[in-house]
Amino acid sequence: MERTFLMIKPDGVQRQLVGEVIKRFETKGFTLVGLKFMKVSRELAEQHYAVHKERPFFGSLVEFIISAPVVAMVWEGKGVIASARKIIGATNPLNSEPGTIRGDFGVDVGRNLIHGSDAPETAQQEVSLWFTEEELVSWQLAVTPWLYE
Ligand code: D4T
Repeated sequence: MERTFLMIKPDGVQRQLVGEVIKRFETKGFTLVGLKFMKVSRELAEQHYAVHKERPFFGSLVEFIISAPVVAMVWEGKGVIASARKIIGATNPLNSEPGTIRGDFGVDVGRNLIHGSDAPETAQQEVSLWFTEEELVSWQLAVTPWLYE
């Protein structure tokens, strides 16, 4: 089973969208295997966004991520990495389709509510950057036979 890393950013928490976001992944049929409500250290934010280090928005992005609490999560399921990206929507909320999280709730690219890993390699890296093995719970939804044939 695939796993992906999702983070409800400070704006998603402040906008009180935590329940709404979790509900979308639950009702899709994915399984929550890790969950933390936390203030992010500067070091972790810089490591997480290291790929954007040279971009002009890097500094403000890091400041934003450490400015208020986030919800870090790991979700599991068939095709969850690509599917979560679709559920989240395009990076700029003005280009995100209605029905996606960013399309329904966001306006500005610097306030796009939620992060989701973009590929299997980054998902693996991000899951182990944010969570220890002991913090992840392996379990099976009781409805699994009704979700998967
Ligand atoms: P994340 O990584 O947060 O899920 O976003 P995306 O994968 O959809 O988009 P990204 O990596 O290109 O951007 C990372 C992060 O930077 C913010 N950002 C981005 C910004 O503040 N200004 C910008 O011009 C861009 C392109 C938003 C997401």
